[in-house]
Amino acid sequence: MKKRILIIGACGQIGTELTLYLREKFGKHKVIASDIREGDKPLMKSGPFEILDATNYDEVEEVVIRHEITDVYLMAAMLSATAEKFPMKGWNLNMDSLFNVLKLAKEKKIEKLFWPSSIAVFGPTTPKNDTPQRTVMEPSTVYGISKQTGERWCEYYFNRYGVDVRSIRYPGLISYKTLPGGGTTDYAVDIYHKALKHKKYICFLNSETTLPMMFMDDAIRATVSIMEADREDIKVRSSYNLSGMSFDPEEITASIKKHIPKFEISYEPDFRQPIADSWPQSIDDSEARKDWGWESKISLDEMTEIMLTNLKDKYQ
Ligand code: AKB
Repeated sequence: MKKRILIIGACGQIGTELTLYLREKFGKHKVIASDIREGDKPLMKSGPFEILDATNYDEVEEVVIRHEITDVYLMAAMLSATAEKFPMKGWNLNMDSLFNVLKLAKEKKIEKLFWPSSIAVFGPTTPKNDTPQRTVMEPSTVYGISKQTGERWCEYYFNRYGVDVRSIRYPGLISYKTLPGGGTTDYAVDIYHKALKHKKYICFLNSETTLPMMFMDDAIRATVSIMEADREDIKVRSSYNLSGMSFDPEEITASIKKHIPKFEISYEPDFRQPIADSWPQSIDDSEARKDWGWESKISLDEMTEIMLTNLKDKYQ
């Protein structure tokens, strides 16, 4: 098999775990990790790494040609909260990096491309519960606008040039291996760290903010299975809805209290509250289930147990 994979943004929250997973699956020399700076030790020691600026076409092309890359996973992005602080930086990073890899695919320098979208493509006028695959999309954040625009371009490049681009709309992602950076759903990772360290957490969203979330193992499984699915099975070339679980801060607190009864949460909502309020509470992912056999496996309580067990080991 001639497959050779490049992960752009390999040192981030998803990129780190995706790189390790793909190296395990296909062999470490078949998976090239890259990012604008070096990542943590386990990632750096696990196989080949290139310093790469995703917004620089020449750099990306050079690495793709030199390593004879067939599949690219573009995981570099500025997330919702940070992009509200640096709108043009967020827009430029999210769009330029996508156009670079779409161009490589259009020119047949790579065969297949994964690009992550997000529940942020939806906005305040979208139906909040069981949000359908196709519905009103009026995102109110820079990040959401960049993801919605990116989806339109992905579909356009597929229809116009036959580019094999595949995408999913990630919900908030939770893992113990790597910290997220600059998202609105990040509280759901931080809460586990603070529960173990201080038995207290001050939440930047209010108690009733229900959001779609997913444990990282499920997200990595989804990412690799859409990329490994047969080309004809991928019917949606913008991006697929994907659902794991939905909870609000009270519900995750109740789940943590089963292990740490003294844990307490308090609330100080900040600028991220209106972002969260503009997003869906739950997602209908029936098209992903039907087209490429997606199924989520990990529930809130299972995730809590995995998070607390692994983080406890880390802190000890
Ligand atoms: C964020 O909060 O910005 C991300 C996302 C939902 O895409 N985690």
